[in-house]
Amino acid sequence: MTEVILLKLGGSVITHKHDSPPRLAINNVRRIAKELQGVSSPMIVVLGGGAHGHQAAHSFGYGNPTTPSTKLIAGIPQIRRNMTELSSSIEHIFSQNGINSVVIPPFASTFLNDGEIISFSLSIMERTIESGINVITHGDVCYDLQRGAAILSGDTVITYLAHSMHPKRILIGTDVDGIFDGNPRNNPHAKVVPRIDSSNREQILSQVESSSAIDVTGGMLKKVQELLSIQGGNIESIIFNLTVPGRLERLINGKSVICTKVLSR
Ligand code: IP8
Repeated sequence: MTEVILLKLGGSVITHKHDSPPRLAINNVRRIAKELQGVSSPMIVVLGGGAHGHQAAHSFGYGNPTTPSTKLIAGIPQIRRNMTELSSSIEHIFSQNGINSVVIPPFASTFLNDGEIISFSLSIMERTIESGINVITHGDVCYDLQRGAAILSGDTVITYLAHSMHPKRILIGTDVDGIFDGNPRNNPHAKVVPRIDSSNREQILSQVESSSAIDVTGGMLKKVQELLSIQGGNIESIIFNLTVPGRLERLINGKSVICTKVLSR
């Protein structure tokens, strides 16, 4: 299997997360596509839900453990419609920039049980990569054996693919420089933690706050927990600021940028 780059495009970078109705952050997406133009390795690009996924999920009661399964299931078409719109807009912009890709949505081949993946089909993704076509996938709504339906976060997809596909690089693009040792919004002394591993993970996890915009999948804390849990051990993921032009391209080229490296246990 060809070695892939696994890249998460955070929902707060590719959409206007606080805008309703949801809106693509088109300038960011165009710039990201330009930064990816020179990439020679195959890519699996995983989109976060952003405004498209999280607002619809929130309005149907996802994220609230008391929501009945009938209401969750009633939300499937709207969430799917939004995620299809988001992913196909990105596929279109990639194609305008010479990046061939297809969208493979998790909904069509994934079952969850209490929010955890119990089946996820890799074969079409593998075949697509072997054919020389990049894959776009995303956080999605999926059937869930216990809850009726649940949100599969893009970070969980990244973790699952990191374990199964042995990627050569895992890049997690967000709207902040990395994981901070305090809240940078109210603590001017907060600094980016360059590396999270077994020596500091408990201390750092106790300081990480969840995201402020509507986010039914748990924000930054859940993200770090997911990355620390990638099975196989010693797998490095890089959390970086995708809103700053040039950082993605530098990382793709193996250059350093301000970021947090997370090493799985
Ligand atoms: O933004 C959530 O994915 P995430 C996907 O990566 C939906 O947590 C549909 C809300």
